[in-house]
Amino acid sequence: MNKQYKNIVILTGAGISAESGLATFRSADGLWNNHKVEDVATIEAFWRNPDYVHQFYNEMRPELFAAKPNAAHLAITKLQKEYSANISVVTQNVDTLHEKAGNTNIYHIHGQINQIVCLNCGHVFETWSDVSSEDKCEQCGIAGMLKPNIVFFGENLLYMDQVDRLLSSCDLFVSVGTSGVVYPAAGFVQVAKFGGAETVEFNLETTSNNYMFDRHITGPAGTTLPQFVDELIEKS
Ligand code: BV8
Repeated sequence: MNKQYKNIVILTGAGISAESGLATFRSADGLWNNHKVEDVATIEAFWRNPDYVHQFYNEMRPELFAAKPNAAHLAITKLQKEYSANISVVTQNVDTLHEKAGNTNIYHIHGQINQIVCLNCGHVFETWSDVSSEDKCEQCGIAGMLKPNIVFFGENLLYMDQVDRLLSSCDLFVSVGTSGVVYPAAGFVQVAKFGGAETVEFNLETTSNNYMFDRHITGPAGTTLPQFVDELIEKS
């Protein structure tokens, strides 16, 4: 870790938002525990019962609206401001804590809770309010075609062209707070490694793809990531 990196990719998962009080997906109290994934986060579930899926995200929206970024999100802002390199944030999270912390170059590959997409005309708009199958699209006026702009299982990820380019050209790949279970995001470390990057994983535990990482920094990201960032800045 004692070289000057030029292109850094930071992949984040639900674990980076845990210390902001937001539930993760696969821990004991995780989100999926109260709902079967196939009942909520799949495109089939959405078409089967759109208002059940809308209700799940309507319930989630106010909590994510009120959530505050924690020291891990703020450490990324500090790195982007004080370390001269291209630093991109590729997040699986649908919350907006990276934005609230002042991070830039953010790619929400699984979408965002405060965005709605019209499946009729493709228009995407922002809202923190409830959405239902009766609502009309503000662009084409059609009702019943609005969906949270969130990537469900079986749907393609967003920004993948840009992310592929970032992964193959980065020299440092940092993964923070993800269990490494959901693909293709769980395979990003492999792409980065094959492109010659050093790979570092921040987590409370060892994860399913931990063998791909050169370094594991165990502990809460709100503590470990700021320390890592200070170390990088000091040595730059
Ligand atoms: C796709 C939206 C092409 C909803 C989500 C290849 C192999 C196997 C399976 C597949 C494959 N390719 C595709 C698949 C199928 C599927 C998949 O991966 N299934 C898995 C379950 C096996 N993937 C897809 O369908 C993807 N699409 O590939 O498109 C395609 C097209 C057509 C047909 C087929 C394929 C779409 C994936 C996106 C799904 N949408 N979310 C929502 O967010 O509400 S996924 C969901 O999981 C969230 O986005 C979440 O971000 C993501 C990953 O979870 P994590 O963020 O890692 O959260 P988790 O709770 O699991 O872990 C938290 C971690 O943090 C833990 O390790 C914990 O220890 C740690 N932690 C906790 N506290 C802290 C901490 N760490 C540090 N500090 C702390 N304080």
